Amino acid sequence: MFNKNNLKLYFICGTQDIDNNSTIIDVVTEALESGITMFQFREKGTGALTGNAKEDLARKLLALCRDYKVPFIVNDDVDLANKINADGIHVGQEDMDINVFAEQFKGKIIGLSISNIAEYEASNLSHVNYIGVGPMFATTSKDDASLPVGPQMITTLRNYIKDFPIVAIGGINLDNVRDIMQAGADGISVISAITQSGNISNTVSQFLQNVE
Ligand code: TZP
Ligand code: MG
Repeated sequence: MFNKNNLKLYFICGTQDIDNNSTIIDVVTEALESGITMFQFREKGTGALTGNAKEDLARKLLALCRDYKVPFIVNDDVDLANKINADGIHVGQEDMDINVFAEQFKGKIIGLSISNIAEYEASNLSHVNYIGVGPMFATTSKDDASLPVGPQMITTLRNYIKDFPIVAIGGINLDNVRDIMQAGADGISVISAITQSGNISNTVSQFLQNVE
């Protein structure tokens, strides 16, 4: 089910990332139509939906992703991911011990955020399918983002981790995507480069040309 090609252009968003003049359904539909390779529902921060509203939206987005055969990943919320039968879950260092839910999550995609070598060394990757490394550059999409680590961190981790799937995150745009790929990433994950794009189809095509 998971293949590292899924990491090439990994789009992440939640309602908090969408401007008032658009809807998350429209943005995700256009991104899927344009060729994103994986999607993460990250409903988080000021104004984020909770409870039934969050679950209803997740189910709609999951159905959309299924139409396009694109894996649907839930950020952090293991209960929601299980309840709606998502394709996977992405967790941060602080979120949860992966071994606790890996059992109930068999056959699903598990992603883990790693920012530095110390976190890598402290992480058990036996149940993990890919790691998200960042923030590469400064970002305004995550309130509690740590300091940028730069593309060099990909190269450094690559030496430890060999061909384990790595996706880069944080401040990635069309001007710096080449540097990220040259550093050894299998792909990029972006929020604002797509949600803030005036032409999502064009932006996605240009990203895709740079991650091959
Ligand atoms: N984790 C590290 S940086 C980040 C997350 C969720 C935000 C990435 O958003 P953007 O807009 O692509 O910088
Ligand atoms: Mg987290």
